[in-house]
Amino acid sequence: MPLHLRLTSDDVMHSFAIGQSAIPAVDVLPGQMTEVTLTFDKPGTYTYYCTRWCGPNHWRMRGTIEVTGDDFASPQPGTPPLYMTLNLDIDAAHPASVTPIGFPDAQRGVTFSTLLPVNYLSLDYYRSHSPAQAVQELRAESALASLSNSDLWDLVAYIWQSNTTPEGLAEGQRLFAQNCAACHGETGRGNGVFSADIKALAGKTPANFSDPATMLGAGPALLQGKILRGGMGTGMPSWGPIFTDQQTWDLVSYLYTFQFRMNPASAGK
Ligand code: HEC
Ligand SMILES: [Cu+2]
Repeated sequence: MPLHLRLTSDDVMHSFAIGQSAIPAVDVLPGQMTEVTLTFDKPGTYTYYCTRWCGPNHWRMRGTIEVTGDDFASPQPGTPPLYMTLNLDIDAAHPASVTPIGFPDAQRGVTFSTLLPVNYLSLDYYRSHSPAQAVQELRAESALASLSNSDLWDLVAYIWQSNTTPEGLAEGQRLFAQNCAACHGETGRGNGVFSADIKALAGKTPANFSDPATMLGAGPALLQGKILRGGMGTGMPSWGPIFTDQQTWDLVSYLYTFQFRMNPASAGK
């Protein structure tokens, strides 16, 4: 049964998008009526949200649509997010125990990749380790004893690059520009156009993804957990109902480009 909606705005331009769906976002203009017809092929609770940066409370513009009915098979229970399975406390501080001197480069890491024991390249390894943990484990490998610390960091960047794809990095970049840059800044420094408003509203500055001292202490599962759940009163929105699982991993991969030089064309290799 299609759902027909008529939307308008009484102030500025907004938009109307549905999380975890392929339905395209539509702009909602002041003083004009926008009509959309929605059909859902699965039951569930869908979150609608605004994708136009209309003001500091923009991300609060959300609501839910409940889809039920006899036409649908009963919903499958979802798997819990990885940070829960790993028992990570995502609210704990995560300082990096070691940081590189320069900016690690995945392409340089390729040079040493033949020495790398293969278990380090698995998706499980990547998702459950911070870069700082990984570099310390690499340091303990006898096969890598001849490498300098800077070589090892390049290898870590290579592991991180191997666990994404060109499409994943492009999607992460697109989602970041649309949903995150207004707070975290285009360059990930936590200095987006709304960062001062968020500080005033919630008392916290958006995280600086270009700071190795914190970012390299955070593994993909932890970052994904923060994205899914949000920052509980810090002003960091919850994105769990908005993005698909793959989209949250793509965002995580993209966040590491503020720490590592990765070549999108070589990603996944
Ligand atoms: C409304 C502003 C705002 C938006 C939009 C926003 N964030 Fe945040 N984000 C924050 C704030 C504030 C913090 C810091 C919370 C804290 O200090 O605990 C944060 C923290 C984070 C963290 C935790 C970093 C760490 O080191 O623990 C991650 C990851 C993150 N944001 C990712 C994202 C992504 C990805 C998006 C877009 C999909 C996004 N954020 C959109 C405000 C925002
Ligand atoms: Cu908005």
